[in-house]
Amino acid sequence: MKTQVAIIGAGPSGLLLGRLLELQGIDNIIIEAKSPEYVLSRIRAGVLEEGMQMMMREAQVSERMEREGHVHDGFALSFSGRVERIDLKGLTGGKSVMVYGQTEVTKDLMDAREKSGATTFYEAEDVALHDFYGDHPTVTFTKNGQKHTIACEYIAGCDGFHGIARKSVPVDAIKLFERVYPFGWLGILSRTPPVSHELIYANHERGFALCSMRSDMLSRYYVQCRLDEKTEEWSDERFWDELRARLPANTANDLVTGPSIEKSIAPLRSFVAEPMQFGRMFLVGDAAHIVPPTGAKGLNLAASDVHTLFHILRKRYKEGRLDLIAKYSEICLRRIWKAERFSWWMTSILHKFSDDPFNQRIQEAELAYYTSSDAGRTTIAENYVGLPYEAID
Ligand code: RFL
Ligand code: PHB
Repeated sequence: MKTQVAIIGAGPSGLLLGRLLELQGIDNIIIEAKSPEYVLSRIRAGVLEEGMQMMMREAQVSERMEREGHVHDGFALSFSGRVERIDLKGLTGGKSVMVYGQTEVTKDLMDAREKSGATTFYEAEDVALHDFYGDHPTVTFTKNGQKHTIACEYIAGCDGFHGIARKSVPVDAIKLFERVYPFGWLGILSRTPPVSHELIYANHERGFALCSMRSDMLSRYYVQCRLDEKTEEWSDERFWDELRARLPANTANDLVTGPSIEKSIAPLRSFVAEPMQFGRMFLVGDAAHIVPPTGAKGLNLAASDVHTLFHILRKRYKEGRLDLIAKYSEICLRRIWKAERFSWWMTSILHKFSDDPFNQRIQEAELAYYTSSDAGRTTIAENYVGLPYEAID
């Protein structure tokens, strides 16, 4: 088999890149380790920046997002028993975010790919990348016991944090930066109306909490938990009690509870791999970087990598511009490190790191300071809606 771009992974990065390339007539094959059902069962991100929305439009898969997504012009920070709204729209000259689940983004992209007939191999085993430092890279894998080889011109490693692409690079060619946080997020999904029409991020002496949503009748809530805890230790009742305890009294009173339809624990991590290009292989999205979810940046950063790589490959194929290939890492990393910083900062001011009451007071003072100053609120808002994409020229 032969293609122009072999894409490893059918998460949002791989599917979005594949779709954009396909619309430009650039041939690509996606190789994914799991089944489509498994990929769609992972409940993850919920907040899309305008850049990501624009990419969905460019990929001609935005119809359902425009209909079912909810535009959010602000969100709330709760601390010291009070609530401060960050007016995203007012503070950024009209920008907002959209609440539309990653599951839906993935489904829309999968449906479009299926309709177009572009090739995707799901449930591929033993995926391996070869010869990407030379001019003739290949990807091999096994499916239903049969070995396949794809000869390609470029490889996009869109296979997430645990994928094979980053691990295929010689250790001395890559530098890894990492911070692992000493806590996780316990998340539940429930068929209940959201407690607030905007997201609430809560700092509390018992630990962080987040009220989010997927639709008018589907809520997503998180509480900070210990890393050694198991979901079985968290009955729905215990979860709701803990969430209530961490919210301001009015909000806690309004909370509508119900049975959870999904419950999972996610560890929190900051991680960056440098560089992100190795000969004819590129790392994209979670394969190259992880942010703690506190800034709602993971999926959006994946989208900005896709934007950069897509335009570089488009110019490579349509205009013969070979010079841009070597610029991929530096363009992506400039934006990535800023999002890493914001996500780390949001995590540091909102979570409980120790029992030391001094830390709690410092966090409360920092939140009070930022939310009381125009400059402070603006810096939160402009990072939350997403920093601009760099033009590729
Ligand atoms: P993904 O989604 O992990 O997809 C990678 C795909 O590659 C496949 N794969 C392989 N395929 C072939 N061969 C191999 N050897 C392979 N190994 C793996 C996997 O099966 C998978 O299908 O990476 P991608 O596409 O880069 O997308 C990244 C996003 O999924 C991630 O950044 C976000 O979900 C992060 N995130 C959030 N991001 C936001 O922008 N806003 C949010 O509100 C937000 N909330 C969150 C989040 C992530 C969370 N968790 C669970 C980590 C909330 C949570 C709780
Ligand atoms: C979510 O709805 O899953 C969500 C929203 C905002 C975040 C993280 C997760 O910062």
